[in-house]
Amino acid sequence: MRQLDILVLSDLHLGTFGSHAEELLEYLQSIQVKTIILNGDIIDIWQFKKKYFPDAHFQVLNVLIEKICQGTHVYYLTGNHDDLLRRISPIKLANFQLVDKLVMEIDGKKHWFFHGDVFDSLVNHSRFVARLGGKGYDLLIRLNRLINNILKAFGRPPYSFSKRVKASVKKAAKFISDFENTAAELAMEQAYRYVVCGHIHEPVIKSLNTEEGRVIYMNSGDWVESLTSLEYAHGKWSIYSHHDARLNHEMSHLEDKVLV
Ligand SMILES: [Mn+2]
Repeated sequence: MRQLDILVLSDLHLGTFGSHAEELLEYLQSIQVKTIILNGDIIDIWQFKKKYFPDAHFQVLNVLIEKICQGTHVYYLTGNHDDLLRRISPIKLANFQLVDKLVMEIDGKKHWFFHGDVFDSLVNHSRFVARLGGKGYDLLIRLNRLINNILKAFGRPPYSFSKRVKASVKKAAKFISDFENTAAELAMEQAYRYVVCGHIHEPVIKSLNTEEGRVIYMNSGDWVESLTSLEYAHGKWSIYSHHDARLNHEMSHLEDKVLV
């Protein structure tokens, strides 16, 4: 088991078809952690259907409750898909807390955690554009290229679809950078040098320049597409990627076989 000081998870969207609960379970069972920050959209109350809450989704909640019982500090920060919880927050029950935002001092540095949907009114976007993060982005570019290659093979000019795709990709990129910059500026205003969000399903750790100085912006991604988290151990933040971890695992097995 790997030992972590802090684990940040967001956008699990438990209770929806898109949630990769089995992979998350695998991950949660492979780590030991002192503090867990659930940064919003954990249980998807919006899309919640009584008929759909598979065993693996329950197991994720079970593992989290087990960890609370074993002494892990768990902070549940509300998101826009579990915003009903905002009616009852804040709540503190032993080492479990339900809050809307959180300021935590980590190795002497103040970190500001919140889901990020508060920017939805500030940052101009549509749900469609918001979904165009990460893989959707790549896929659209590839699809665009493929279509144009086919058209070219038939001696026809590129389809106008490419322009539309480019416009929406640009919009998506702008939405993401607007979100990140807004978070950084708001953090700077309040003298927080570290800001940690979820919501846009775009995992990253980066340094952003604001007018008043640098801010470290982090996003834990999601367990719908990217299957990522933020981990704090040995005084350092890093992004965990379940896809990469699996690949490494398979590679090491393969190497073992080759060596034998
Ligand atoms: Mn959200």
